[in-house]
This record gives sequence, C-alpha cells and structure tokens, in this order.
Amino acid sequence: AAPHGDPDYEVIVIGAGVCGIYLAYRLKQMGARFTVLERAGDVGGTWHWNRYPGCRFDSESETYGYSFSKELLSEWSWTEKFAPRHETERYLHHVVDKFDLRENMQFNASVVSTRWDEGALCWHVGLADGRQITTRFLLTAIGLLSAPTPPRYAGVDSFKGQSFHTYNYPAEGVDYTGKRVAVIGTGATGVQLISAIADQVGTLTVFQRRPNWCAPLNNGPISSEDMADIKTRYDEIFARCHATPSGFLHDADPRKMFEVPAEEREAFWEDLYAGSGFGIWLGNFKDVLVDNEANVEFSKFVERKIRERVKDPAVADKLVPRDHGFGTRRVPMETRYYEVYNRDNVRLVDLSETPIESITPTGIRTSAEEIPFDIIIYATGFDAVTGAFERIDFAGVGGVTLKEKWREGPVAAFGLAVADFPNLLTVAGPLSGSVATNFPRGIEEAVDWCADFIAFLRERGIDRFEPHHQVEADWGEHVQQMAKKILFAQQQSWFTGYNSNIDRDYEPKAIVYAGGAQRYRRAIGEQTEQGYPGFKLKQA
Ligand code: NA7
Repeated sequence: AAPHGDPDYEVIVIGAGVCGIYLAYRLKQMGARFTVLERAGDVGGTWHWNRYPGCRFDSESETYGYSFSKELLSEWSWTEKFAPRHETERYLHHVVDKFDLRENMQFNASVVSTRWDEGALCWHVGLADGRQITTRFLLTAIGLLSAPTPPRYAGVDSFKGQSFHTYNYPAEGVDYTGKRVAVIGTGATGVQLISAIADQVGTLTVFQRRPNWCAPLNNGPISSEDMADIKTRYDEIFARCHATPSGFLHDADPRKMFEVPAEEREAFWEDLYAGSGFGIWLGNFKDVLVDNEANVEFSKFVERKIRERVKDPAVADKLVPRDHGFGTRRVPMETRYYEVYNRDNVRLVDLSETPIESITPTGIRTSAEEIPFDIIIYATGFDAVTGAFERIDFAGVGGVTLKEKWREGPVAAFGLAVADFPNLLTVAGPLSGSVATNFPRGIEEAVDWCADFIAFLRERGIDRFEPHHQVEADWGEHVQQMAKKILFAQQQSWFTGYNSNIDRDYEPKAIVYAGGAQRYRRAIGEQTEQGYPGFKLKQA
C-alpha cells in the first residue's frame, strides 16, 4: 500500500472465533471495507483447536448462540443441554455460511507483527507468509485461552511416544486402545478429558498438582419438544442472561448462608448439586463466594460429596483441595469425574508428594519412580488473556511495544483500547468485562460497542482515536478495586495471570474485570452516550 494513500482496508480483524465471526457480521452490515485474518485453516477459534474428547462448554446451550438474528435462533437446534465441541464448531460454520462471511475471511493467515504508522494513520500488519497489509483500524479477536503453555520439565522434547497439549489435539484423533496414557493437569480441560477417555485407554495415570473443586455438569439430551419450547422463549432467556452479573442464567440467591437454618441450607445445596451447570457456583447463597466462613461451610458440603463418590479414602484425600475454597478458582464441571478414580485402570499421582523431575524418552520420572507411557497429554493450561497478544509483535506510537507496556500487567481503557496504540480495539482483551462472563453474551455486547464506535468514526471522518492515558490508568485501578471484593481474585489462577509455565514480571493480579456485566455495560455505555469522552478523536 502507498504510505500516504488509503490503507488496504478500513478494518482488519484478527481471529475468526466466536468474537471475530460476529465482528465480521457487523462490519459487513455497515458496508465497511474489511478482512478477517485467521491463523487456522478454518473458523471456530477455541472450538476449532480444542479437539480433545469430552470438550464442551459449561454454558446452557440455549444461552451460547448468538442472539442477533431471530432467523438463526429459530432454525438452529442444539442437541444437548451443554453442547459438545463439534456441535459448537458446526454451529459457527453454519453462521459463517448463512451470512456469507467467508468471502471476508483469510485462513492460514497468521499475524506476526503490527506497526502503527503515525504519518499515514494506519497499521501495517505483517503475516507469517511475508505479506504486509495496511488498515486504518485494527481489531483483535484473538481469544483469551489461545496461547497454550506446555510444562517446562526437562526432557519434554525427548519423549518418543505421542505427546501433545490439549489445545493442539491431533485433528485425526487418537487411538487409545490398550495404551498407557498420562494426563498432566486437572483444570477444567483435564477433568473433561480424563472422564471421557478413562474407559477407552489401557491404563490412565493422572498427574495432579493442585486439586480443584469440581461439580456435576448434569448434562443430557435436549429433546425436539424441549428445543421447540426453547425457541419460543429466547427473548426471556436472553433477558435473564442480561440481568445477571455473569451473563449466565444463574444468579446468586439473595439470602446469606448463615441466615438459613442448617437443614434448609443442606436441602438447597443438595438441589444445587443435583441441578445442572454453573448453578452450584453462581446460584449459591450470596455470601459463599465473598465471605470466607460461608465459603468454608459450603466447601465442607462438597468435600462430603467427593468422599461419598470416591471409594478409596486415601485417594479421596488427595482429590479434596486444601489451599482454596470452593468456587474461588474456576470450577471444572464434570461428568462422573470422581468415579473415574474407582476404576482399576486409573491411578492418581499426587505431585505435591512426588513431583515430576523429568520427561524421559519412554515416560515420566517423578521423585519416586519412572513410569512408562505410550501417550502423554498436557492439560496444563494457557498463558491467559495476554498470551495471544504477546505472540504478535505490536508496536505503537514511537515504536513502543505492547509487551513492554504490559510488562507489569496489562492496562487498557475499559479493556478495549490502549493508550499509545491508536486505532486498535482489543475486543476480547485483558481487563475487559466481556471475557469474564458467559462468553458469547459478553462478546456480543463488546462487539456491538466496537462496531458502533467504528460506525461513529466512519460517519464523522475521524481517522485517529486513542484513549486518554488517565482514563486507561483509572480503569486499571477500578479493575483491581473490584477484584478485591471477591475471594476469586486472591487465588493463583488464570484469572489473576498466574501460570507456573511462564515467567511473569508481576505478582498475580486481576487480568479480567470482576465488577460484573451490569457495571461494565454502564461504563462502556456512558462512552457511547457521551460521544466517547475517554478518547482523543482526530479528524483528518
Ligand atoms: P487451567 O485451569 O489453567 O488448569 C491447568 C492445570 O494444569 C492445573 O491443574 C494446573 O495445576 C496444571 N498444571 C499446569 N502446569 C503444570 C505443570 N508444569 N505440572 C503439573 N501440573 C501443571 O487450564 P485448563 O485448560 O484446564 O482450563 C482453562 C480454561 O479453559 C478453563 O477455565 C475454562 O474456562 C476453559 P495448578 O492448579 O497450577 O497447580
């Protein structure tokens, strides 16, 4: 592109997952000149990559689809209460085809660098294949759990059998028959995977560092009658999600735990345990996630459940978390997970007792023994939220890099825009409220906000925007203040940027917004209503 002519595009979107697809829809509707650059060979993002058995979302299916098209809602039928990965991938393909979004998408187009050009007021976007493309506005939809982090044990590359991170699950599938399989990691991913393969493998050895509090998903089929009924209730369903802080159907019970007589409390908890999805986490008494004493009481209830389900008391001991209370980290939703440990072919290795020393060519060596394996699966999590940004070399005003700017933790005004990085919207980025909720619900609002902003800029011929430094700093402060109110923010987890497999220059702190969807909606809505006072806007 000519340095002073029009850039190649008005808008470039990076990523064609749940977020990028809806961005494409909105940009197409407004007639923008845009392209979506996707590093994978097809659309889907998370649902394209995570092909491991058992992978599914924990959102009620009817709350996971896009809400923007009544026609789409009426023609799509979910088959399970919590749809499996492949169904969600199929759904996203359907959306892209239905709205002809593919013509605006490029696949195997991996962005490696972006450089702001102050003279031409555009971004130069560099691709792995050497191409350089320019755009006035740059929108990232690169996912929050898209930079997998395998462990750094010695010998990881020496293993002669099959090994992979769950995110990079072999597209052709894996034959587990008769195989000796190791799974390292017991987060939401590990828990899904372990339950799904335990009866397919020869033997399964689970390497657990810190146990999590898991709770039953209670999945099941959606009958055609139920789906027909759901279709008549979509307005009500989305209104309900809109009214909760998390964008899910579940909202905290207005009662405090200690106000409720013990027997009634117990019955309520039994109902939650038998109920489905995140109800047990987000629909509990209102003090369970904020008051330590209440949290301890509920944790005892879940501990009893674990002990009832696991036959060997010594194994149950290892599965009960000691370092944190229920729900203060992400609750893995499970389907007969605890029963897996009653199987003869399954063994739990507690890494707090016998840590892994190395991966060898034939297996895993702990401080106690060497165990041979055919397959090692790393369910060891992600460099969450900022990891995807670090993979791309972003250079803003005067060549300042995003990596340098975020060295002590990410900052971004409303989690959407970064000072010194003009004309960039970090749509599913750090400190954003939309990524801490039922993802499609939060993301639809963020995309709508961004699309409305782009429309505003186009209408007025504004070709440069940048958030005020002070607004960005204030938002960063506000995010940390909100996080202090909940127990969640005090735990080491991906919500606080913690990951043992990478080096960080900062102590764990909130990297997503914990103030709830309503508060977030108000904050970004005010910007729209008041003509974007948080931003410097420049007309050519
Ligand atoms: P998580 O939730 O970050 O879990 C990663 C798991 O892997 C967790 O149990 C970790 O133990 C364990 N881990 C990580 N590194 C190691 C090493 N080096 N050795 C042993 N064990 C390790 O990632 P998930 O993929 O399960 O879930 C991510 C999100 O995806 C989830 O929240 C859902 O929203 C979807 P630790 O607890 O750190 O001791």
